[in-house]
Formats: sequence, structure tokens, C-alpha cells
Amino acid sequence: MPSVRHVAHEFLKRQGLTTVFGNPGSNELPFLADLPEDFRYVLGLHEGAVLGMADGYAQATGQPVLVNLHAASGSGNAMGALTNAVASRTPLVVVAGQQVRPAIGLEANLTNVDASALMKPLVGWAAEPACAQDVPRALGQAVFEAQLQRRPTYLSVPYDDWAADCDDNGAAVLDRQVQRASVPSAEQGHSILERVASARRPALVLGGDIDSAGLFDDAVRLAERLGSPVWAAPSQFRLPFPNRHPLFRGVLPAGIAPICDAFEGHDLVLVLGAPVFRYHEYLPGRYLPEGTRLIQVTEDASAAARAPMGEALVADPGAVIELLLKALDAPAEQSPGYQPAPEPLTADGSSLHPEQVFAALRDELPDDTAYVVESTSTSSSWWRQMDLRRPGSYYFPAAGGLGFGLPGAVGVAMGQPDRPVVGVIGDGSANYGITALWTAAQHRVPLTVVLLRNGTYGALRWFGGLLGVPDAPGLDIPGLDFTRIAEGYGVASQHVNSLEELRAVLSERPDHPRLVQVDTALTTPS
Ligand code: TZD
Ligand code: CA
Repeated sequence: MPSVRHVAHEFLKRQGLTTVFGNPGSNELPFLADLPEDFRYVLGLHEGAVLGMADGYAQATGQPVLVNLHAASGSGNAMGALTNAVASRTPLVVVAGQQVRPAIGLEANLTNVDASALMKPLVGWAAEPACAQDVPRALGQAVFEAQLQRRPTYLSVPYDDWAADCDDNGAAVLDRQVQRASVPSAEQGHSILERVASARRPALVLGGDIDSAGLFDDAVRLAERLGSPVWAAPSQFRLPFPNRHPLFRGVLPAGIAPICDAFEGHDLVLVLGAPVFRYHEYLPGRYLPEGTRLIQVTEDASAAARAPMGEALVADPGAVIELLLKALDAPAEQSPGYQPAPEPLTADGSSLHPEQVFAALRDELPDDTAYVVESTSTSSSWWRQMDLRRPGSYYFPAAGGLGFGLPGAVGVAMGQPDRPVVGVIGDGSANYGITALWTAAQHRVPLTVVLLRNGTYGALRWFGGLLGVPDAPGLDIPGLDFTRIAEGYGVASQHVNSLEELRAVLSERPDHPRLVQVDTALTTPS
């Protein structure tokens, strides 16, 4: 009989999970023994960075990705980063090591006590198989649950299981295939079509799932067909629509009252591929204007169930877009007429305004550049200056959990080696995922990190104003020189002092990672 380990490796290979992001401990070593040649183990130096890199890689490739973490302490370290992967609906399969079976009950050192309960609030499925012979099947379930639910899963495996022999059924998992088709019924499709076609002023709201599912261009066709304004859903983690398209109205503000205001005058709001809604600032009010109806189409059943208003159809938004496109009249020929960006704002003194930095990115980087952004006080500057017209151009920590940006950028760059990738990272955010620079250097990932140094947690200063807390301690972060930090991790870096220098540096295309530090003026997110 083959070993559990052998079948597990073979299963992962057949399912395409051969890139493993991990940080090992003793419990994990037996899983890593005899790892076949065609596996690639990507070491991260902290579990938050491991998770963030895997998240970026899985989002960029669109495939489930394996993460290997140490028992409770390693898994616990990854939990902040896991909140982002949950919100972006990234199919990560976390396999963690566990003490040997005889030592779990007595809580020998490095036991993961009640392993599945540790992760349960976040992951879609978590288990520790009841015996070694169930490990191959359970690994299959972890992969398929992640794929079907589009949510991370967690499997804890006692380390003596890997060398155990499979039973007669152990290899059955190798031939498994699990797929889902979630097309709406004729009646459901007809009902949506009728309401969209009869709406006087429909509005479209698109979520990150539209980009994750490869529906970016279809969404453009639908909006142009309807001639309706388009918003990106609030707390956006992917850009689902070209941001300078004449029908684009921006990212919805993340508050109840302002969202209601935005929909004023629209009789129908069609939300595709997003929760309704991911509010942030508590700005109470009516959910919708009087007489406005809302229809949500999402594959995320729990997002449909917890929405506070509207009708929901749990189905593939792509299928709904397709049936609407088929049924609605074709539009008159129209040129898209993309809106030009305004002149960037400038700052007093020696620092650059973030708008100047973003205008430089827009002008100097190729059109197909993918940006991973974790800079919180600069979002309005970002959207005023950028011109993103391609799918997969934008990633942001989906649950607001800092520490995704830098690792996520490494993962996106590894997942899409043919595309230029730029991380746009604040001097606060960088610290939560800084260790990913080491992995980028070791793998010579051709990533550019633009480090925006304003010396403070800018967004929290702004939030302090909103919440009436002008005097909170712990918001300034002076004395950080990321060029020296990056050099220590093996990443080439430079500090740029002028706009000309920045533009010149950005026009270079090195084949290795680099960090470009630029001092920026403090701005507000909106
Ligand atoms: N810790 C984690 C893991 N996630 C968080 N979101 C925070 C703390 C709180 N936080 C924010 O929500 S924004 C922010 C913090 C600390 C400041 C980020 O600073 P930055 O960006 O330099 O990256 P800005 O542009 O200066 O705001
Ligand atoms: Ca900052």
C-alpha cells in the first residue's frame, strides 16, 4: 500500500496545487518529506506574509493554493491575514501539522489543542481526520470545499499520519473531480430580465467577484447595453470595471446613508458579485431610497442570507450577465470616451503629493500593470489619477487587514509572471508584511514596491477626526528608512527626492525586486 503522504502528494499534483506557500515547524516536516521535484515550496518568514503571498497568488491565478503552516502558533499568526482571504473569497487550502496522535490528549508541546475550533470562525471548513487512513479523503474535501465555497479551509494532520499506509480506498481520491454549475432557472432568469428591462433608471453595482471570475469585460458590455451608471461595491478588493469609463461612478462610499443618497432617482439597483453591502463607517440612515428595489446576484450564499434588504439570487453572476446581454437590444455604436485624469495636485515643501506619484505610475508603467495597493489615506488621490482598463489590475486587502499588500504583491507577481506588478504600500502597512521582501529577493520576483512615506498612520488621523478623537497616541511612525530595511532583506532600493527622479526610476524595468521610497504629503482618504 502506498503511504498517506504519497497519495496526498499525488492528489495535490493532479489538482494543480504544486506551489506550496509555507513556514514550517517540526510537526510539518513529515508532510514535506519526499516532496516531488515538480513541487515548488515558497518559504515566507512570518505566517501573515505566507498567507498574504498565497492569497495574492491564488487571486492572480484563479486557482486554489496550498498553504502549509505550523500548528496553533503558526496558524494563529496567519489569522489576521486570513480575514482578507475570507473577504476576497480566495480558495486557500491550509494544511497544518499536529503532534503525533498519542500525544494530543496529554497536550505535549506543539499540540494544536482543538485544532479545528481554533480556525472555525474564519474558514469555511476545518477538520482533523479521525484516523490516518482518512487523511487523503479529507485533503480532497479541504480542496473541494475551498473551491466550491470560495473560502479558505483548514486541515490539521497529526504528523505520524503521513508515513502510515493507506487502506484499500486510499487512492480513490486521486480520481475525484468536483465541479459546480450554478445557472439560474428559466423562470429566475426571466424574472430578472423583466425587471431590468422595465426599469426606468437601473444602476449597476459590481463586486470584486466580477474581476475574480473573469467577468470584467462582460460587465462593461452589460453596462454599455443598459447605458446605466456603474459603481464598484464598497470596501472594494478588486476593480470590476474600468475606472475612467464614462459610465463609472466610482467606489460606493462605505456607509448606509451615503449609499442611499447615491441611489437617489434609481428605481432598480442590480448588485452583481458583491455582498449587500460591506459598510465600514457607521453612518445610519435608510438602506435604500423610497421606491428603489434591489436585486443581488451572488454565488456567496451567506452574503445573500445576511443582506439586510433586497431580493437575492444565489447563482453565477456571469450567467445572469450572459442572459441579459442576449435578451437586451444592442446599443448604438458608441466610442467609450474615457475620461482624462485631472492635473495632479501638488504639495508644499519637499514631499510629493500622492496624486503626483500615482500620475507617474499611470504614465510610466505599461497599461497591463497589476497594482496591489495598501495605502489607506490615499484612496481618493488614487482613483483621481489612475486609469485602469484591464481585468486583474487592482488588489486591496479585502477585510481591511493590513499585511496583505506587500506579501500579496509578491504572490500576484509570482502568479502572473508575464505582467508587470507594482505594490503601492504605505509606511505603516509595510511593517505588517515586510518579511515578504525576503521571499521576493530569494525568488528574484520582478516586483516594484513604491513605498509611500508620510511618517504616520494617515487614515487613522482622519478617522480620529470623524470619531471626535483628535488626541489618540500611537499614530506617528517616524524614523523608518525602508531603503535600509529592504537592503537587509536583499532587495535593491532607492529613495527618490523629486518627481523627475521618480519618473525616471519607474520607467526602468528591472528583472528583480526593488523598493522605491518616496516621501509624500498627508492626505485624507475622501
Ligand atoms: N492592524 C491591522 C492588521 N490592520 C489594520 N487595518 C490596522 C491595524 C489599523 N489601521 C488601519 O485600518 S489604517 C492604518 C492602520 C494602522 C494606517 C496605515 O498606515 P499607512 O497608510 O502608512 O499604510 P496611510 O496612507 O498613512 O493611512
Ligand atoms: Ca503612512
